[in-house]
Amino acid sequence: MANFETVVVETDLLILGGGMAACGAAVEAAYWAKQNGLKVTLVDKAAVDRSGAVAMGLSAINQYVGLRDGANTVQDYVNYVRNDLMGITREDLVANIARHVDSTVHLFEKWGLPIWTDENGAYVHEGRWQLMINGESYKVVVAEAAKNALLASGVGEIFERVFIVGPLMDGDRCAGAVGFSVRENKFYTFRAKATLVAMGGAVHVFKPRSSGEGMGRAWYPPWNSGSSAYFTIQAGAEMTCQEVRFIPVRFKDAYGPVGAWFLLFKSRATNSQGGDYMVERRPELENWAPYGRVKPVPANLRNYLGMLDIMAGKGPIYMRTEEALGKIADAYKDDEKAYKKKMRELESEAWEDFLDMTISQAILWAATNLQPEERSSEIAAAEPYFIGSHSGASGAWVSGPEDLQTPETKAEYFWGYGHMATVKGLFCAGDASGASSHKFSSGSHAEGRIAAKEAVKFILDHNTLPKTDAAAIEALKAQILKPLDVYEQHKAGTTDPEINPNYMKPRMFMFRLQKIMDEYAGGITAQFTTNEALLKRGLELLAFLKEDSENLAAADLHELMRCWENMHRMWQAEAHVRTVLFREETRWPGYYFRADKPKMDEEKWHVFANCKYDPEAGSWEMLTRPILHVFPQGG
Ligand code: SFD
Ligand code: AMP
Repeated sequence: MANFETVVVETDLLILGGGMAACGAAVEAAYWAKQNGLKVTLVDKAAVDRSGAVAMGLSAINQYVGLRDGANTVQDYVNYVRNDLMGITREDLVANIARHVDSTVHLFEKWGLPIWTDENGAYVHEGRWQLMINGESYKVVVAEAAKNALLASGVGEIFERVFIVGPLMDGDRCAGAVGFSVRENKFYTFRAKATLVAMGGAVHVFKPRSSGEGMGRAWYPPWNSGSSAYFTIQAGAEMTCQEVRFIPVRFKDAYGPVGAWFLLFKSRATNSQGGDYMVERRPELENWAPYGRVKPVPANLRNYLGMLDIMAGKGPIYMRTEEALGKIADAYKDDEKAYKKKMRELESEAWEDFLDMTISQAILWAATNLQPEERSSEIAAAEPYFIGSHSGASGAWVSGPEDLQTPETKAEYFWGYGHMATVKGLFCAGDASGASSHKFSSGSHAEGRIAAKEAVKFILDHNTLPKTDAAAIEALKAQILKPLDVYEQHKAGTTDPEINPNYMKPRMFMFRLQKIMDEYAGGITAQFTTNEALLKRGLELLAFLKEDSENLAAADLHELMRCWENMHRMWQAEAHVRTVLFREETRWPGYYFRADKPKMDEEKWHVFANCKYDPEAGSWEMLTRPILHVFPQGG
């Protein structure tokens, strides 16, 4: 076996990840740890300052309820999320995040994040729930607060560039995690009383639109590779909404987000013949009632109407940037100077929107001489992503807060500690926790804070370090480092290390996974359409892929990380295919279409489709859980 030092770290609370949820968890945990004499350890595969989805920054905070202004109620937000997810959502979780998210946003502002304000000092809204920010340093600001909280208070420690592979278990309790450094030959064993998973969502499980020279460009970050899902699945936690992948409509080829264009600039999107699919295809929405009738139209249905135009040969679809900016500036048309000034202001806002969060989109505009005030840009449905914090919902099935439960929901949604998975001592937040979409960057941070506080409660009630088995850890170490050994053993067998009959490099492995998912589970080339026969065949091919994963090879630590990223993706893929197969209806056209079950079945499938892997038996269990309302009018 490769020569690796084993480092053992013992702690009270282990926070996995260094993104929005993890930084929220760090701030909250540091406070409670200090009160109670506890230690907190945070582990990130990258550098917290620029890790995760917010690495490049963001130009908006997408969840702000505005409770202090009386703008909205928590229930308004719950209604919005429930409708957007076609009825499938945990109201208790969404409400818990919604009632705390504003305070997180106020903290961001206190820490130095510039939030746009108008002449009266009020926040500038992009839409009802979204605030505009100067967000190129968003992650740095949030990371600084987390680092200060952990390090300055002396309660914490941070490990950067340590890749977490999977859980350590003590029977039915999570006992910590194992991983390795991506810079030094070190294998890490983290032993903890409670573990908080916040390692983001999963990208590149499906074949992306950007392949070949464009490979690596994606809307969500390619370095979020399903580690949260793998961790919770392998710990034996019940998972939820694994079928709910998110397909965002984005500016084509560089994935610039559309929110600012639709909401702030009030742009239309039209097809090549000038038709507006949101108007022309409105009757289609009746087929998806009652959700098709709500405002705003659910994200998947907005996608779907555009896709119908594409499938009818009316593409490309264009974001009418020139029309939108022109319309806003029109109010100044009688004063040439004021008009020019307004146009310059709009132009810089348009560029800043991308320079703040998707720099590649601004580069593509520059490279193709595109001036948004003069010419439209193509938009398209991207590839599927697994992201429980945006408009998808996949993640672990977690306990809700006690005070929001009704007697009926309490039996189903509450088991002692908020945001704890069905495994003792295992907490989840952000993309890692399911059925509570639309938390975005701010809600993920808020959920991290909530989950950390609950985890501290758990630690105080279970104040012993779970047992770990030295032999089991050695076996895990050998399994995790095996790709390095496979490479060493066989590398001399061919002249090109990429091609070898005895092993597979992670890049090839990923392409194979993406091909299976694309063709059988409804990816871009299948126009997001699948059926039972395709899914079953996909599962067969995934089983072969899993067998072949034994032959993964890594030439160095970087490739070892790539191997495990792809293992993580593969498990996320399997949970997805099994759940799409299990839910015998089409509920989210625009995200996926089951051609053999082309309609929504409210009677049978107005439920959560959950799954659970038994690591001992190596088998999956599929189950449903009821949708119950915590707000009186529900439904
Ligand atoms: O415009 C391991 N998001 C948006 N949110 C907003 O509030 N406003 C926006 O404007 C948003 N938009 C947007 C967004 C994301 C992206 C990429 C773009 C645009 C281009 C969504 C939010 O960013 C998202 O909801 C949150 O960041 C989710 O938070 P969290 O904590 O669940 O995930 P993370 O921040 O990505 O952090 C993950 C961390 O885990 C680490 N990690 N560490 C150790 N071992 C492993 N194996 C690990 N695997 C991962 C990562 O390094 C990272 O620290 S818009 O499109 O809507
Ligand atoms: P996006 O840039 O697509 O990620 O969207 C940012 C935010 O705006 C999210 O909260 C979206 O749900 C919302 N959003 C985007 N487009 C629309 C639209 N056409 N109507 C309503 N909300 C939208």
